[in-house]
Amino acid sequence: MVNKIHTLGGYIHEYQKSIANPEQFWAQTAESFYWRAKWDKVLEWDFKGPNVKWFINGKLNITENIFENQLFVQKDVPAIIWEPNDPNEEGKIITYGELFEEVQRFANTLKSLGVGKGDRVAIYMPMIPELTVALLACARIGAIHSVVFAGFSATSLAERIIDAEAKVLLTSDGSYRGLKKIPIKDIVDEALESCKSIEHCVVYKRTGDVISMKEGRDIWWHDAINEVSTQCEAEVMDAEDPLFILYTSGSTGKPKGIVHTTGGYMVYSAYTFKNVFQYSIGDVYFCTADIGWITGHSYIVYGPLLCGAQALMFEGVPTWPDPGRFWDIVEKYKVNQFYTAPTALRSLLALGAEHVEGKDLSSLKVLGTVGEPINEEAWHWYHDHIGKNRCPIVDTWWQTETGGVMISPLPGITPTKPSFATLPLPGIQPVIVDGEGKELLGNSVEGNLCVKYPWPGMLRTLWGDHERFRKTYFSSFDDMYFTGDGVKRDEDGYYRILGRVDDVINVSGHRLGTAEVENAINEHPLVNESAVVGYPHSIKGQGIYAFVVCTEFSTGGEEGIRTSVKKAVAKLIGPFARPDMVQIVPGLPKTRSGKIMRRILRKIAEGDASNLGDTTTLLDEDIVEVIIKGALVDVKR
Ligand code: 7RM
Repeated sequence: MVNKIHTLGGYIHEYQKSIANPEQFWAQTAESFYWRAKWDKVLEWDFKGPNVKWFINGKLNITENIFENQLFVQKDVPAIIWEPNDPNEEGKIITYGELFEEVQRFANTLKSLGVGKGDRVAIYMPMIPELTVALLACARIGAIHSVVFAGFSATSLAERIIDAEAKVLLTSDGSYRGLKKIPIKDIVDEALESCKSIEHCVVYKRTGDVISMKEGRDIWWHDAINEVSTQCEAEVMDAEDPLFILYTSGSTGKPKGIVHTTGGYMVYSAYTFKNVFQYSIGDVYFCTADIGWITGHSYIVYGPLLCGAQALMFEGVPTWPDPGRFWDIVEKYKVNQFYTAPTALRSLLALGAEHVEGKDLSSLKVLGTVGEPINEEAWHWYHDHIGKNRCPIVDTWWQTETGGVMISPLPGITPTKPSFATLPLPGIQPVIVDGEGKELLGNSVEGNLCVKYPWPGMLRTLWGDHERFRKTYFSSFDDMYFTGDGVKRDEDGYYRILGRVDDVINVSGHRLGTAEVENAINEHPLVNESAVVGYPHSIKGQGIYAFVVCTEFSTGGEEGIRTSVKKAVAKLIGPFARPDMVQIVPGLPKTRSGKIMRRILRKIAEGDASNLGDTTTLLDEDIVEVIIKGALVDVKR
């Protein structure tokens, strides 16, 4: 069993130990897992390569650590508590024993479709228990899963399938989101037109809607699992074999395939889960994220299940049938740990505290947030109205790339401060550097957040592009991993994340590249060029503001173009990427060398055009005046 910290003194002691001798610290943590063969070296690293390897020559299977290694205590204990979209539909409770059977059955199904170790399996599914089964079945046989969030468009799905050269796609006929039904399989059919690598598509029947099944390619999930046995030996994996790919946005238009490996990710997701949530056996833990994002991978599937936890999985949305949905679920299942995104809290806060009143939230012990900075108002609302001033809040900072939480309070242990992620977890060595890469020592400093020593959960490469991996994370500053975030360390040494310093925006906790949105806008036949920036938004954290230069105006004029540009982005990337503001402009502010001066556009979008800073390098200063005159104001700013 993974070691759990209990006191502030214990944390300080662990932290110091972990820094003095990181290899010994992580080796001790890794000892509590089941390895088919022990590693012969703990760590090999070089951030110049870059090259990072943990638990070298260690052999294991992550699902053996979830199931076989725990079954003697866990067989009849719930693993997944599934709450459907519609509160009138009956949920499901799946024990570790049952989940193990389903995982083995589906692992054999994948094998029967020709999937083997190292093959990529794309997964595009709603939040149903079979999604968890799908991930673990891949892990069982050593196939690499690549989950694509089911809110992505056909184009985005296809792009990810093609990049990973996935052999099989797992999906469903449709999905439920509040009152909406989403035609998942129609989106898949459109995507697969351009995906030559896909040999089979397995379709889980969720809505029962009429869909088309392509002869020879598509198979129903319930038919596919019929013929196979429920026993499947775990494939023995090397610690450094890839476990999964998860695509995330960067500052160019092309998403990056983040690669996580088996041994290090296992140790890190389990260790951080147990400590950050102070999970005790018997607790019910509820994370509202979608498994399509890293938070769901690490803190619905792997971390909790590796710790024998009861993980609640929710198919629906926070506001349907009413904005009390989360709190009804907390009451119904007596949830002990609750983990969500600030954007969800802000939207619920805006809908009024009456939706919390009368709900029994007394089971709650720990509250968590993730994905974006939490503002003080939302923090206090969470603390007062949900935690009733009894529950510590863990503001957990981390990234798809880090695999697990990096900076966070330990609940009930680390004294918290609203909007601060507080202190690094054991084993994590954050540093703050200025623009020149000089480390800023001591307290009360602000700069770029880097990490100067590897940790087991870190990404190892970008799928198919090790050079981009080097450039993105290791070339800005010498011998350090650069996170892309700005940060402040206050007078107490506490970390406060300030947000991205690159061209990545965070919209309702969804990470998006401004270049990605621009590429989508530029596909519009009437658009010449565009520039996209984020601006502060009271609910979403950041809103999307697009400055668009058109070739001509069609019927419907400016308003028509604005609407069709928004539609085009929703269609090309996904509904969550729809721009909030589209301003048609005659030109963009560019330097003499043709670079768009985003700083100026950001200021205008923020409504702070009075102080634009130095504009002397602009090719055409007059354009700025015109843009300011036509600037749009979001009431939610
Ligand atoms: C887990 C996740 C990563 C980016 C990251 C930050 C921002 C995440 C916090 C936060 C302030 C936090 N992965 N971020 N957590 N900002 N406080 N507690 O979100 O890859 O999708 O996004 O999210 O900018 O770089 S992610």
